[in-house]
Amino acid sequence: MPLDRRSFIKSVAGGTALAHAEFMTGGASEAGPVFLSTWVHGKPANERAAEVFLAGGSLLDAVEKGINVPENDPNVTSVGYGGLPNAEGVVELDAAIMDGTRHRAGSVCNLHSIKNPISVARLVMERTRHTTLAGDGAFRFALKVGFQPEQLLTPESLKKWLEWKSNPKRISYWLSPENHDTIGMVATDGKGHLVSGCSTSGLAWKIPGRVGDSPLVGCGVYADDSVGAASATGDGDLMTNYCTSVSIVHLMARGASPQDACLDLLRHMVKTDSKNRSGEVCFIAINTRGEIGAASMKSAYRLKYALWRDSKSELLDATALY
Ligand code: SD4
Repeated sequence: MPLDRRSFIKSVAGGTALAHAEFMTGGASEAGPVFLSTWVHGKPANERAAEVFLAGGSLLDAVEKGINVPENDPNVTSVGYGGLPNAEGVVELDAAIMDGTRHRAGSVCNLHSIKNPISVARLVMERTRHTTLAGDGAFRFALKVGFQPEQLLTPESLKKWLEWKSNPKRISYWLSPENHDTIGMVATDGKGHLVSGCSTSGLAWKIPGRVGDSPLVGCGVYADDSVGAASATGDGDLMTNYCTSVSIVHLMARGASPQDACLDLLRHMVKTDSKNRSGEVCFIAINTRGEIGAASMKSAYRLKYALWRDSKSELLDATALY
């Protein structure tokens, strides 16, 4: 049953007041690991994550290494190397990872010249007491912990930027139609441990310094081993205002299935502003039992999601609300 507006507000806006007991959604499964990712490139990412996990890596290792796959792929134009740049032709990357056991995240935003922001985000979590590093500070941190600076523009992404720049009717500061491919991944080890990760070059041609939802804890990622994990893809400028991932996890904490939690948040977004019906908004979610959810606001921007479970790797279409 979808929540009405009042109970939604009680469950999400009042989330900080929720008693710990209310976060217990009913125990872990022993069903084995599950990897759930956004978009077509989520499939090779899940497959790599599963490979790392089955070879003895931790769930964090698996999510990080899985997300490295689209980050390293020059043909994925909104993640890592080959991601489309900002309005000034600079590739600025955002990423975050969250460990549901420690309730601890690491993130980077506006990171330039480093191709694997998810790995830098993980080291922010592991090696510092901070949660988020931005811009040049994030870059200098990456160098200190051993990353090499690289040119992230490919001949193809440079060509696209030059074309955009020379078009007098160019769209400014908005998603270009081909740039909808952020990677979000949520995963469980099958024993109740959850991780959420997200990595993106954000909106093509964005205003330099713009930070999307992906690296913000509670927006692009959220994971809590007593409930579930979520991630988001689409228009980050819109979704940030709804703290999407934490909102979904809090809805699950109140008893919603991952699928209903995704749909309830989409409905809530429309209730607060009917224009959100045309928003480019997609969510993925998983609970401690390995049950999953995937939903898009509209069929014109329907999420294709990748699921790895029981050694089966597949691509599926998410439910669209409109
Ligand atoms: C952003 N949410 O930077 C990202 C972009 C994205 O699918 O996910 N596109 O706003």
